[in-house]
Amino acid sequence: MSQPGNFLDNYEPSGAALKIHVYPAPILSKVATPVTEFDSKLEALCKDMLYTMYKAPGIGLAAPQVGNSLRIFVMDIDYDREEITMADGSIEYRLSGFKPQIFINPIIRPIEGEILYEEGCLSVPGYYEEVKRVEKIQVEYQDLKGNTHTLDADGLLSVCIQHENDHLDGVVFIDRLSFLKRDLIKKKIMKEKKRKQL
Ligand code: QAP
Ligand code: CO
Repeated sequence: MSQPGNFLDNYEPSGAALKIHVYPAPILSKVATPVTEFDSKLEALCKDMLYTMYKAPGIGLAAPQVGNSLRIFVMDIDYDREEITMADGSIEYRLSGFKPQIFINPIIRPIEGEILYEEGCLSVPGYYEEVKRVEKIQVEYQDLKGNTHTLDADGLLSVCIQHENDHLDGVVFIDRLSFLKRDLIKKKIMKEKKRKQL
């Protein structure tokens, strides 16, 4: 899982905070392109994606969400997050126990079962809804060096991999809700967007 000889060993967040595109940004609906160059530019992008994810804080982030239509996502489903209320009442987080994972050109094979999980998304801030996914999956993916790995996943890891993989196919979790729920959320988002423009 960990890829020896790169920045993921003894990881501490560093890099640049990238701009997260928010629904209905067109890039979120595009099918992303496979990675073909396993170079230092790819490593820098993944590093910045992880930094952006932890800063949010979130548990998964796909390249299209930060404006790169490439088949990459980063994930960490169980780092520790201590909430700190500042003197002015704002909230900050002290993070530790990082276990960053990078998935490049992932291929998902459904294995079995169904799971309902309440999902959120950094590109749909403030909205959380239950989505039905396959419970057990197998994912084949490449690491930063281009080496191929296979991982069996269930529970939250499986849900998160499927959620992030959807982003690579131009699908956002609200696209998987009933049209009634999806339309309600879309309308609220558009209303909120207009309110902010005033
Ligand atoms: C995808 O999502 C996911 O609305 C990752 O205000 C989430 O990290 C897969 C976040 C849940 C499975 C289950 C969302 C942060 C983070 C928000 C995230 C927000 C702040 C979402
Ligand atoms: Co998402």
